Amino acid sequence: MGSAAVITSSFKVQDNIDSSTTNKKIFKPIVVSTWIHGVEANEAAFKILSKGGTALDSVEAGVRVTESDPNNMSVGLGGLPDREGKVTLDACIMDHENNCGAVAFLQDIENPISVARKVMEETKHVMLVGSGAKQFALENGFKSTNLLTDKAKAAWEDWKIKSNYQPVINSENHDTIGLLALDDNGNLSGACTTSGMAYKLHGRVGDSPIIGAGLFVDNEVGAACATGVGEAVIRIAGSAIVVELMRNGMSPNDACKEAVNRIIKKHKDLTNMQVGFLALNKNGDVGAYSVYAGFNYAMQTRSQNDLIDAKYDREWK
Ligand code: SD4
Repeated sequence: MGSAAVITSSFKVQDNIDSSTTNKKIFKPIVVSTWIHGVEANEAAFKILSKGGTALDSVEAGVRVTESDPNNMSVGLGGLPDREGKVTLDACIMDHENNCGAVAFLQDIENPISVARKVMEETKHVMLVGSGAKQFALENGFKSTNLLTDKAKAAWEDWKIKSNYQPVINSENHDTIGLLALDDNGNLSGACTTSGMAYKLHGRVGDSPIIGAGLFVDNEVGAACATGVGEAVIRIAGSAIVVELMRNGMSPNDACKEAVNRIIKKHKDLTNMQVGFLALNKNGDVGAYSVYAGFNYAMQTRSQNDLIDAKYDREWK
């Protein structure tokens, strides 16, 4: 894990300022991603951005690091399984031309984000699920891998004894990675990938592979991604809403806050209803907001590599 300073204040990125086409300064390249694992993912993504690579290549490379990390128990290899003990993965990717690809309820494939990219680039479809997604992956050269590590299996066995088969909904188990990038050409892309809510019902799909819920990119405006209880994010079309709010003039921070407010307004019971949004606009401005305290995001530019606490609506009781 790379080292990152933890800061809580708002700030501006100062490097590679491009004001050639508008009067507004554009801060690029920049990559942002959810949670502490985003620091390492950003480093891989930024390697590509700093050499003039595309946002699309960078978002894929970034989240692949998290997917392949067996110690990360919420994404890809090593992810906590569903209540039947199966690791099932959701992922999506979107580029600056509104191309998008997704896989959901995919098993045994270590890097679902790359399968999602293949769906986007090699098919006329946006989303493949379950055994169809796996078949497509195998046909395209991906290897079948057992993703259930000993550590995740032990956690699942422990949960079976204690849990009464309730899925675990708490902050520790919401650790999906959503990663957004703005490249030197001013193009945005995003990626989102997860093993989903721990011990969920077999077959459950969250927001993370759903374009407009877990992720949305509109190159005219900005990009947004979500983390937390996927059902709540889907109910308000979360990431699409954040982008629309930015289109209507809100800052990334205010847009994320308004989406959180909408979740709060639409749910009578907010017990454990943690959701966080992260947004990046065309100018390289970043914002994030969550229902409860504890959400953070990583941000990397040529001069910064930080882990930043998001603003939030309320403390955990
Ligand atoms: C899901 N949104 O499957 C994902 C989980 C998550 O941070 O984001 N955790 O509902």
